[in-house]
Amino acid sequence: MKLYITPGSPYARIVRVAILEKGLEHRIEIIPAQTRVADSPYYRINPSGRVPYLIRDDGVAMEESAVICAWLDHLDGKPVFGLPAGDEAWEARRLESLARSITDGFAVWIRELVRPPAERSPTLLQHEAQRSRRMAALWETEIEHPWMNGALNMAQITLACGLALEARNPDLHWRPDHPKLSAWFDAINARPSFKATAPPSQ
Ligand SMILES: N[C@@H](CCC(=O)N[C@@H](CS)C(=O)NCC(=O)O)C(=O)O
Repeated sequence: MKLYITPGSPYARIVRVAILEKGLEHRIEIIPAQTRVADSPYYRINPSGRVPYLIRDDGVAMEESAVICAWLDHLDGKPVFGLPAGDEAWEARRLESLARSITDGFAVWIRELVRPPAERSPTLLQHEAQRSRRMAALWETEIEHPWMNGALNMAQITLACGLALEARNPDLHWRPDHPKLSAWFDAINARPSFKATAPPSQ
């Protein structure tokens, strides 16, 4: 199988972490794609131009980190990233959505910062900076939830890949006043799967 990625994409990293945690690295070739440029050859492979993008052995291709992870998780018939039973499933889905929400905001912010300075929107930059502060404060509370502290799951992987974007945005400071979130991130970030997929600073 082939997984198209960019080294800095938090969404591609979610899948790369899941691949390592599942021990699937020998079955999947990781291929850097050129995104966000005119006429990239990658657009002939994936018309949306987005990563992550998995091309399965049967030739069928898939987008969306959560969908790709779920599919890969079931590949060996022993899924480990599934939802818990009963009402707990709603808690798991709620927390994964909140993790995706903070990650989406951080990603939009970085996307704006990599544009030429004259094309950047001060309004958008301010909006994302303020959103990041609200979301970090929310997560300082939610991080104590049992689902964020048990066996590794999609909510944890998604949140950690989002928080790691601090390395790519010098204006993103989610740690001050958030010691619990900071300690949680440092612990998960020490896992070999996270160390092996750390985003570049540029
Ligand atoms: N919801 C998607 C988001 C994917 C996404 O936005 N990927 C970005 C990289 S962080 C991308 O490929 N951007 C290139 C583009 O928009 O042309 C997922 O979870 O996989």
